[in-house]
Order: sequence, then C-alpha cells, then structure tokens
Amino acid sequence: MTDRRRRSDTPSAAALPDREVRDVQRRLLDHLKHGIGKDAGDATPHDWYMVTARTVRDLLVETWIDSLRQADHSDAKRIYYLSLEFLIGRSLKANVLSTGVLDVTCAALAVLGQDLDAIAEQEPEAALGNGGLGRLAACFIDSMATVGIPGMGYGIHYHHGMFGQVIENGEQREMPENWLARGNPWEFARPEVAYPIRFGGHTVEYRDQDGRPRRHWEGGEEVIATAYDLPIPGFGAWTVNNIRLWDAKASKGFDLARFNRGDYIEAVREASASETIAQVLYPDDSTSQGKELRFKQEYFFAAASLRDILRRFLKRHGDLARLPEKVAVQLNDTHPSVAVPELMRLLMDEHRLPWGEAWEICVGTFAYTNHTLLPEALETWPVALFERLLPRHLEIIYEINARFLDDVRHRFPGEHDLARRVSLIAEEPEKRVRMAHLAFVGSHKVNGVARLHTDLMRAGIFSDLHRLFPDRIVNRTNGITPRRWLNQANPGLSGLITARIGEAWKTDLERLRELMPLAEEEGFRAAVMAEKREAKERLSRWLAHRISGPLDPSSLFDVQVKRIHEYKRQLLNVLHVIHRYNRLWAGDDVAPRTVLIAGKAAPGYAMAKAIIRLINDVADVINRDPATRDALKLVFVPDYNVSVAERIMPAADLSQQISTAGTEASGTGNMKLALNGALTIGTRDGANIEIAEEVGEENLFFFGLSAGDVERMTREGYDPKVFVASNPALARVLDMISDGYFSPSDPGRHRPIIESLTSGGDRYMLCADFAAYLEAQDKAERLFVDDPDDWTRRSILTIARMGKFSADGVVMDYAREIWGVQPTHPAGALHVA
Ligand code: B1H
Repeated sequence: MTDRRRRSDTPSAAALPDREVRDVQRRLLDHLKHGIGKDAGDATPHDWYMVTARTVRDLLVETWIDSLRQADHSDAKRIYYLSLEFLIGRSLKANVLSTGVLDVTCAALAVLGQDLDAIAEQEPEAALGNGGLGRLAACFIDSMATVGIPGMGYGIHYHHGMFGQVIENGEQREMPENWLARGNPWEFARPEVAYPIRFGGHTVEYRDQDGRPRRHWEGGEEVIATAYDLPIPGFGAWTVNNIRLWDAKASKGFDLARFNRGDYIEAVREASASETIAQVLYPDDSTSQGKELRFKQEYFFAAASLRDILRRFLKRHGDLARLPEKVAVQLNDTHPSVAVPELMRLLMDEHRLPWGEAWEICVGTFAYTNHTLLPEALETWPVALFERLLPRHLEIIYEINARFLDDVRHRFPGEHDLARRVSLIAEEPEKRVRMAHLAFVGSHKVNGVARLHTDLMRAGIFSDLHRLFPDRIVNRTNGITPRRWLNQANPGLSGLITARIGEAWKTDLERLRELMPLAEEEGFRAAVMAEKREAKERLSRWLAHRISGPLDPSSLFDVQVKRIHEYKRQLLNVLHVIHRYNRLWAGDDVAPRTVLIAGKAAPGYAMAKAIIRLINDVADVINRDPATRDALKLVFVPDYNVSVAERIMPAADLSQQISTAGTEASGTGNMKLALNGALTIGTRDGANIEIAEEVGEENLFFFGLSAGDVERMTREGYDPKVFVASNPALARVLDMISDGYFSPSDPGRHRPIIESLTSGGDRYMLCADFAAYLEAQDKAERLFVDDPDDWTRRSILTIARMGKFSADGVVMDYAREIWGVQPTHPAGALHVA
C-alpha cells in the first residue's frame, strides 16, 4: 500500500525494484488473458488500453472500498454534487498520476514493448458535459477527493456524450459520439441499485390513520434508474470518491399481453422508448431549449439521486430532521432544481412529515450555484408540462409559492409588484415555473462563480430575492484542479517547478509563490522559455496531421479556446486577425503570430455556426497568401474537448478572454491558460478581474468597456454605427467580410454576421471595444517581441500567483461556509505525512 502511494512524476525506471515492475507486468498480462482472452502477440492497442486501465483500476479499488466504508461508518456529513454534466475527459493518465504508479506502469509496459502515452490515446473521452459548467463539476470531484471531503457526484450515464466536431468545407458537422461502444473499463455497473421513477399519472387525496388529509401521486409510467459508479481518486489516492451516473431501464422489458398477441415489435418499442432518457447529452451551452426529454432527464436524475441519498441517510440515522446536519446537496445550476419539490414530496407524502418541518429540512439541505445571467439560459418550464408529467410537483411548487408570496406581501404590504416579480411562476406569455426562483427559495445558500458575477446577481436578476434574503447570496469564485491542468497536461513545466520548489504545490497551489524570486533568475527564465517552446513544438507536431501546413513555434501563439458563442466574441478576435492581415499588406512591421481558435457550436445555434465558417474562410485566404503567411496564421482546431485542451494550454503565449464585460459568469479556461504561463488579454469580466488582482494588473492586458460601462451605454442607447463611422480600420474589415473577400465563390455568405453588428444592434458591443482591443493587442505584441525575457518573467509571476484558483481551496471554502464540514486532510497535509 505504502509503496503504491509513492508518487512519481517522470518515468525513472532505473530506481525501480524489479519486483514491482514484474508485478505490474504480471497483472497486465493476467488482465489480457482472463479479461480479453488474448496473449501479448494478438493484443491490439485498444486491448492494451483496456488492460492498463483495469490494472490501474485494481489499485484504486482497495482505497475506494476503504473510502466508501469509512464514509459509511463515520458520522461525517456527506456532500452530494448534483450535476447534469461531468466533463471528465480521459482517466488513464489522471489515475496513474493520482495513484503514483507512473514510473512502474511505464516500465512494465516498456518491457512488453508498449508506450503509456500511445496507449492513453486509445481512451475515448468521457465527454458528459458541454463546457465550463461540466468541467467544473469534474474538477470539484477531483478536489474533494484530494482534500478528503466525502463527496459524491450524481449525474446521468449518457450513452452519447458531447458530439464530435468535424470541419467540412469550413463548416461544423456533428458526429455522434459513442464513448461506451467498446465498454468503459473504469465503471462498475450496479444493477442492484435501482429505483422506479414515475412520470405522468395523477394525484389523489386520502385521509391517513389520524384522519389528516394527505396527497399521493400514482399512475403514469415508471422508468427504472440504475447506477453506474466511477471511482475518482484524489491525488495520492488517500481518498477515492465516487461519481454515480444513472442509466434508464424500462420498468417492464415486454408488455406480455401484447407479446402474446404477437405484437413483438410494439412490445419492445415501448420498452426502448423509456430508455431514451439517458441516451444523449443536450449539446447546448448557455441556452435552455425547453425540450420535454430534457425535462425528463432533469427529474429522472434528481429523483434517483434523492432516493439514493435518503436510503443511505436512513440506514444510519432514523430522524429525518437531522438531514441538513448530515447531508448537503449542491445543485449545479437549476438543472437539478426539481429536487426541491421532489424532496418535499418524499418527506411529506412518503415519510409523513408536516409541511413546515419538511420545508426546513429542504432549505437546510440544498444550496444552489448559479452559472449564468444570460436570459436565454435561465430555465423556465411550462406549467402544462409539469401538469402532465409531474402533477404532484406542480401542486407542491404552487404551495411553496403561495406560502412564500404570503410572506412577501406581509413583509412588504405596499409593494404590489414585488410578489409578481419574485413569484416562482411567470404568468406571461404562458404560465411557466421559474427554476432559478425555485432553486433560490429552496436553498440556504445561493452562490455566484466569480465576484463580479455575484455582484451582478445581487444587483440584477436576483435583486428582489436578495432583498428578501440578504444573507443567502454568497460568492465562490471558480477554480481548476492543478493535477490535470498543470501536472498532467504540462509534465515539462511541472518537472521544472518540482525540481526547484518540490512537489507540495500539487496539493497546495499557493506554494507556487515560491517561484516568485525565480522569476528574477536568468537561468530559470531560460528554462521556462525552453519549456514553452517545447510545448509549442509538441502542439505543432500533433496539429500537423489535422491542419495543412506547419506552425512557426517562434511566433506568438495567441489562443482562444471555449464554446463558440456571440457573447464570448470569437468574432472580435477574427476582426483583429483581418486587421493585422491588412496591416501586413500595408507593409507595417507586425510580429509573426499564430492565432488558434477552437470550440464547438450548439447544433441549433446558427450564428455560432456562421462564425465557425467565417473563421475557416478567413483562415483559408490568409494562410494561403504568400505575402502574409509567414507572419500570420489562423488555425481553427477541430473537435475541442478536454484532451485537446490539455495539449493546447501548455503551448499558449497569449490567452484571449474577451467576452463583453458582464456576460461571462467566471470562465475557467482563463485559469488553465494562466496556470500554464500564458499572459491574458481580456476584458474586466468574470474571473479575469480576480486573476488580475492576483497576478498584478501590470502582467496582463485589460481593455475595453467595464460591466458598468456596458450597462450605462445600453441604458443611454448604443449605436454601433457611430463606432464604425469613426474607425476606418474597423469599417474596412467589416466591408471586406461583407463584400465576400473571404468567400469569393459565395460573396454574400458572411453578410448576415456583419449585419448583426451594423443594423442588428451589435448586442455584444464589438464595435465599441474594437479600438481598445487593437491597442491591447499591440501592447502585448510589443512586449513579446521587444522583451521576450520580460515576457517570461511576467509569465512566471503569473504562474506563481495562481494559487487562489486551485479547486482545492474553492471546495474547502464551499465545505466550510456552505456545506458546514471540515476537510479531513486539508491542502498540504499529504506532505506532512
Ligand atoms: C455556464 C452554463 C450552461 N453557465 C445551460 N451556464 C446549459 C447553461 O445545457 N444547458 O442548458 C449548460 C451550461 N454554463 C458556464 O459555467 C459559464 O458560462 C462560465 O463562465 C463558467 O466559468 C462555467 C462554470 O461556472
């Protein structure tokens, strides 16, 4: 056990006892023979992946069972993170690093003629999420395990995760994703954990033994929720936590009567229809589509999770009044917020608690994280849909609302409009349930994900609710796990850091501050610069198969990677690229630059897809132009996902975080890039503001309108045309796109994009920020070219000051202030042991 926990960063087979290597080798061959039925001569690369994963999983299992048993037997409060998304990515490398068996695994594989890096490429992505929200959930589970919080994630066992993106003729095409096609070696099926989940039916009133009126939900159809468990080891594998994903099974395999009548197909069809619930992740980031299947997914997983949580609680504790003392349930956005009326239903209808007691338990147990203020992303569900699928929940929501609004009217008698504004039900244009209001009143804490975002919650969409519950909204700025995003993604830089300050930073990121004096050391700067260069070359080699033409690793790597959305302003980035292209043509002296953009567009989001097409069309023209191609390259990297992110983050010089101020709740890619030494060019938005506070505003390039400016300009009337008219460079760029310079075979192709700016009102104020953006870009470039040494010094200072954004510290803050628990081994403790 202790041997296994000896961590290692870099393969150093020389120091390994033969016995250990032989042991791992024997385990690999055992799995190959007994699990796959082959010997080494016949094994495919995928076979090697499966057996390596199984071998590593074996190492996790002991600690996992220990952790589960310990949590079961201890009286400690349990934390449940309910999320419709867990964007896990690949697990092999992460688990090898967490269990500390990198060197011995590499050595054992080498003896068998295999290479761990190549094997790791065989693993399909667990892409059970869209973007930041889903990745945050995955980072939090990693951190909870690392700091020893007995936490568990609950989600859906999607058969198809995030679609694969291919670019054809410059356009995004979605490819179905099938990560489970060849089996998932990390998961454990738990068919014995199964709960019937009801949809439809009706409610009935009856009198209980004491003659009290009670309500009961019956009828409709039932779908069985059954569990799959994914062990997630913390670093050092002292605690291994669990993500439990629910799959849907038909409650009755066949309708026997139909089957006997000979209607075989119809009997099976009904069974498979209920199983569609877990089929596919909704690929929509930041918009709520309002589809019935999505509504069913939300209830299905929230209900199964609560059933499981209550079963576990009741095994140890009889008294449901103690639920908030022993259980915390974090709602990752409003997607699981139907859990609020579901818990009320369970407590009242099944456990016979009176309303007041049940409500107190609910509010004490739940907390809700808000991730967006964009109106199109705020979930509301038609009352009619509730009526049809969850009639009992609608009754409960009405009752919550009635009691809540009574209280509001009582406290603020003169304010007649207040009740309408805070109501859980929107009346216009059709009656809908406001899920954010439901989650808000049903939780004891509601958090935003960066300080500005939280401030805007208080001042904007939740201002009335904030007045009613002044202590409820708190801020918890997002964080990332340094294990995946530095240690795993960037072994070169990690090794360099560890060689100078030891490896304590991996579980205590504030320790990176010890790098600050090294920023002044010429030798260290040179080494960091060499690592960056190496990472850029690595990325270029990998990209060579995917795009045409090599990249120039000495050029400035300018990176914008994130979902494609108008508010994130990839379009502003492209406008700048075209402007540089014009300057090159004009003979201006501009430094060589490689602009990398990656991200997926929601399949139904036409403007986002149009922007991808524009990026590719612009790339096509400028990358081919012999007059400019040595100095400017634009690359759209297809199929952005967690693994691609791991390749890009280490190679970036400049990190573009250019959303319109007030629109990006936090951002987490901004943290990943900065932790890998990229300097940020960005707006005063989301977590950018706090990153600047940490790394020093002099070490990044802020530009443009603040959230306050945006708000004021909107109020006073914003006219993009004024900015176009006064900026010939901008006008020229817009004209080129509009006139078909980048789409000569179809000159009108990109006109709608430009019209959205000029006549469409430019909702995200690109025109207003254009000039300031160019200036910031020039400033960044001058530093990069004129004083690369100073650039690197700033880059080191940036890395050194990113400690605040470790998800470890973030989950510890959640633990102390929202969940009311103390981590068992806080950051750094691993190294005292
Ligand atoms: C974020 C979402 C989101 N905010 C709806 N909202 C979805 C909304 O499937 N849906 O319906 C899916 C996702 N995602 C992101 O959360 C924010 O835009 C980022 O700024 C933030 O960093 C991230 C994590 O908090």
